[in-house]
Amino acid sequence: MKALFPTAVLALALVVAPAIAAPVKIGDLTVKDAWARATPKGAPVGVGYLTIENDGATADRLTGIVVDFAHIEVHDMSMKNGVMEMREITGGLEIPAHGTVTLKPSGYHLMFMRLNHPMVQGQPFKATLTFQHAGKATVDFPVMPVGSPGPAMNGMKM
Ligand SMILES: [Cu+2]
Repeated sequence: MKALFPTAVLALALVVAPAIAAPVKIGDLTVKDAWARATPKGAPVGVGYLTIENDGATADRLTGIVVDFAHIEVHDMSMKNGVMEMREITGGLEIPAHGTVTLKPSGYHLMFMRLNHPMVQGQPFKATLTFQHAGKATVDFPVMPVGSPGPAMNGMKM
């Protein structure tokens, strides 16, 4: 029976690990569930995700997101002829009126390019988001383990 104990502890640790970032309100928008995935040493790119809700009657656009250790692009991911492809969203990511846009593995994501240093599990960082109408918001990103489920990097051009 004693052998069960370490398994129980491990399971608990896995449940507790994903810290959730507090929602950030800016105008009619709420930014929540932000997180990024830890990167292996030497990896040139990383990914992050978040959800944006728009309670307003007008659409807005996420036009930029900035951190001091990487260049960030918003990417979309889709299957094309059986191959995962990603492309940059240019002109800003639209947040529809009374709508929600969720960035998540296998879909829209934040691509952290040209990383100056790895993203490390348990070391959260702040990013500044710019919206066309709502303005700027600072959002905390917890960093999840390297193995967190996410988009396949196959076929990616860097
Ligand atoms: Cu990407």
